[in-house]
Amino acid sequence: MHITNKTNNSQKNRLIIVSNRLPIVLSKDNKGRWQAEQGSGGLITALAPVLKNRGGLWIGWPGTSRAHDKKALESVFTRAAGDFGYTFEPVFLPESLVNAYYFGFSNQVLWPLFHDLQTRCDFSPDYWNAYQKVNEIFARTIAQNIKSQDDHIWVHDYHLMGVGQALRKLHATAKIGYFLHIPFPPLDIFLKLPWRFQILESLLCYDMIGFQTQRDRRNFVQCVHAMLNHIRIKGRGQVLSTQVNGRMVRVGNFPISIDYNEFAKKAGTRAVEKRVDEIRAVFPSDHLILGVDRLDYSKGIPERLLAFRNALQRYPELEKKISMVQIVVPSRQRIPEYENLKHEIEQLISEINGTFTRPGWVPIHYLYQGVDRTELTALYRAADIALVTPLKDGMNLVAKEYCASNIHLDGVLILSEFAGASSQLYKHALLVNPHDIEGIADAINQACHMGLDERKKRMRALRKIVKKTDIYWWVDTFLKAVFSHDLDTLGPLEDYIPSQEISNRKNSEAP
Ligand code: ADQ
Repeated sequence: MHITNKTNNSQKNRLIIVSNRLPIVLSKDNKGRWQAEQGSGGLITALAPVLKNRGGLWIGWPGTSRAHDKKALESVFTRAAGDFGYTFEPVFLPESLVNAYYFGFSNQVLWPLFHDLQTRCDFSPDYWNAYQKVNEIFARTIAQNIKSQDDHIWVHDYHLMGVGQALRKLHATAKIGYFLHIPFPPLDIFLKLPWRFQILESLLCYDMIGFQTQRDRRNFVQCVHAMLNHIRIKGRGQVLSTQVNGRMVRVGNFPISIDYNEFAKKAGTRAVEKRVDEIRAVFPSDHLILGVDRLDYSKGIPERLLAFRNALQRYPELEKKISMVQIVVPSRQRIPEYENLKHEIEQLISEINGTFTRPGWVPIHYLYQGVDRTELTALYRAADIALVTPLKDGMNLVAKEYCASNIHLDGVLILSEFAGASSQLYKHALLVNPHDIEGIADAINQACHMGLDERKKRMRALRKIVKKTDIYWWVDTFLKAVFSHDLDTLGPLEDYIPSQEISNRKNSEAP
């Protein structure tokens, strides 16, 4: 039994999860009627039993703005509640607000800024106004659904930083936890935000502000101390605290994870085994390298392709011995920068293949599509090397999924030191600076030449960490940290979050 289930049997407070999107995939059947399926991410898998257990509720935007869909969808959500065992409360938003709040403020201000890419920001005041309005609409929906002040509310991610403050204005006294899935930027970058004070003050209205890593938490604490000098955040260990207007506010770091057992189990199934054989037959080269990303400039895809080209140039003996599969899942297509990035990636791949292809060998295979779980797990298992090189990433689940799927322990993880995952995996992955093209190329070459014993030793250690701190551990730890009075009950996270997150070690140093 997972810890999550154990804890929740003794704590029956109703749980309200709030996120930008509902965890439901809506589609229409051939008669044009809406139908709902539960989403498949690790977060949903981990939260569903907790929500069921506590008679919980999930609040979010359903993904459609069309007024005439509203009525039809209401009955779909009622049916889904019966099927899934917890309730859904859709927040309907007009399309103009979705554009300015989601594509505008969330993804053209907060997303680039918090990934240290301030030159990509569009600080349009209209976006900020829409963001505030939507956060207020969410808060009103939550307030209407709070049944008792013992309800526990957990708000997710950068789209909803202002919900806590809007709820306090509505006099909500229930405990509210907040988790930021993306990084929190350093002071110098955060200061560029025209609404920096409002965002910081909004965050301090939550009872707990959760970050992925110590680095994010440290950045936040530095911003608070520099900008709001009447507030001092103190403490040691995983959870710090401060007093804001007579309320205790906790600040912690909780590295999100995956359903490790599900990936490991899936990797051993016959269906995956069969696909692994087929994939290996298509790529007879000695080393198969895999990249799997959402289309996003933070993922460092062009830089990774340049590094692969550099490896082919500087290590000519890799010719015909190495193949790369790069899968990119379409994302945020309405934002022009994403369309430009797609063209940049496709042009680079075409140039590299044009230069290096030889009869019987194409260096890069590119898929611009989502792949299903069996295919994804088979690719993880078949790949000798995973290249996970985001310029900055809150955590990066691909790195953890690769380790969990690597049941034969023979894969090598090359990991960006700016992915949150490096805070846990830095000792056993080959750590790279994603801007250092030659450094990544060297790591590719090193991985190709790494002996089986070393690969196994590293992968065994990586899997142990991912297994121990899986998504169930994450949900349980976060909920305890927000809602329990006794923080001593938290596990020894220090083992897994070294304070020295950026390692100066050379990759050649054995773990
Ligand atoms: P993302 O930026 O979406 O998440 P990531 O953590 O890597 O990034 O998760 C991506 C997910 O999409 C993975 O589960 C992966 O398997 C899946 N995926 C990617 N490409 C796919 C494809 N082509 N086909 C099918 N599935 C694909 C944000 C933050 C991260 C943070 C997570 C969770 O940006 O830093 O780790 O939230 O908090």
